[in-house]
Amino acid sequence: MGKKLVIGSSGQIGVELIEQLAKDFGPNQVIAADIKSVSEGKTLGVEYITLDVLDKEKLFEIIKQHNISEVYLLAAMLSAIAEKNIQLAWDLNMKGLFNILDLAKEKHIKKIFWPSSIAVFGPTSPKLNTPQSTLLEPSTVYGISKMSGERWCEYYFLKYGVDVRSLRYPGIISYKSPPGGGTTDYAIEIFYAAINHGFYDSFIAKEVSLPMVYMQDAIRATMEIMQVERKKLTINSSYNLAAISFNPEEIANEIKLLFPEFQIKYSPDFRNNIALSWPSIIDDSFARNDWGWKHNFDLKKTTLEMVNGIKN
Ligand code: AKB
Repeated sequence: MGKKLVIGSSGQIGVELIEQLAKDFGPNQVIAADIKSVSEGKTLGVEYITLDVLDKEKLFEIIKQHNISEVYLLAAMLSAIAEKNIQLAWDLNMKGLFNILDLAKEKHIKKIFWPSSIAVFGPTSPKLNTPQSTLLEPSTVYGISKMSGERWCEYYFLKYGVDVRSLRYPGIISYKSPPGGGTTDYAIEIFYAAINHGFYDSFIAKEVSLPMVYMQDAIRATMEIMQVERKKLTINSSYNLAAISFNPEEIANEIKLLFPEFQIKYSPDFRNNIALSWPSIIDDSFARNDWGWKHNFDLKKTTLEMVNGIKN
């Protein structure tokens, strides 16, 4: 068994995924790669390198040099920021994926994790209990790239036997590393604002509900899907993954239980339109049935973890 390469290692998910991989497999089994060189927040014993996932030659060199067998491709441009950098978002989100899929097709890598997102859904998808298979007409560049990526993952699996596994992440809530330009980022910002200023101006309207998951659950889901026997997986594109759903008013009320003085105001911007195009509640029964997915963190537990984590 070779080593594990995490691409996008200094991003919100990367930082915590590396910690978990290092804990489970040993730090010397993990290579952390990012386009930026990392100076802080490193996991002890893990080797950090700089890498642009669009540079296929360097990618190949690293895979050979470090005897990599598994790649976690987390480098991507998220929904809000992608709307402002359409071409770059498409190139990064698609070409990065193709580089990794092709290396697996050529048998240089054994297994891939590639995250998709609830952004694959669009205004014509059912909003409540959104099924695994339904109309996918995303209206954002990010959503279009994730939907296309899912099709390519399935294609490479069926046509070339590439073992690529994927989850449609909801908004991920965490405090160790900041999120990078998504629509669901409000659900993280709100905690920092409550603790530091007692006030938050939300760019999402108060009644707009979105699916979310606490980071610890998201990491566990990622570890689980990567370790399950391939034959148990009945979805070859990407699994719906759900945990909790709430709107800004509901999370603000939960925060007020800890900070009674906390005030919230609503100034919806273009990100609210993105949120309105996404589902409110996802049906993830395929993940629950196929590999036993179960979330542990409800809104209350998530709120407590966030507040304690940020304060510490
Ligand atoms: C975003 O808001 O863009 C991401 C996502 C839901 O994929 N957090």
